Amino acid sequence: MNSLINVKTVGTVAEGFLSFFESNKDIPFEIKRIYYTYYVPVGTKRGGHAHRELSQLLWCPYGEINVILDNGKEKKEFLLDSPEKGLLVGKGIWHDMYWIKENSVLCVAASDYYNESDYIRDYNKFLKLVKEGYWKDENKL
Ligand code: T46
Repeated sequence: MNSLINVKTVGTVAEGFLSFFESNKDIPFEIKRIYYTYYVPVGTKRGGHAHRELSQLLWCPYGEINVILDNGKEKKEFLLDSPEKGLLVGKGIWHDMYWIKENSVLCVAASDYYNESDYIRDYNKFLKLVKEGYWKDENKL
């Protein structure tokens, strides 16, 4: 979790490319929901939350999006600038996404249905949970 993966890709420069991943094979969870974010103005920051239990794969089929992951102890930065890059984000990771290039699209495959009570949107509350060991050491970066 919390690392970049190379999304399996087939194709040629002449005919174009096709990338794919499968639940429980290429990513370590069952996919229950897909969503995507688009028409986001360059310079916008989204995210600003962590999930209690959700695991996700983020990928950017077009454009450039910078993602900062933070487990309350350290931070890491990942640039999604290729349709072949996927970023696995597990539970207990505060994430911020920055739109770098016009018309960038962020796609997400998630391990569960939408549930607002899974979100922690207050950074101090997040840090408190980290200190209390809410995720034990399951949110390593
Ligand atoms: C995440 C990052 C990567 C729904 O009603 N259903 C959904 O499936 C989703 C994802 C969102 N919403 C609602 C909840 C909010 O009222 O859409 C609104 C915008 O959501 P939010 O401000 O959380 O959007 P982002 O772009 O900051 O975060 C999203 C996901 O919500 C989040 O889980 O990890 O993308």
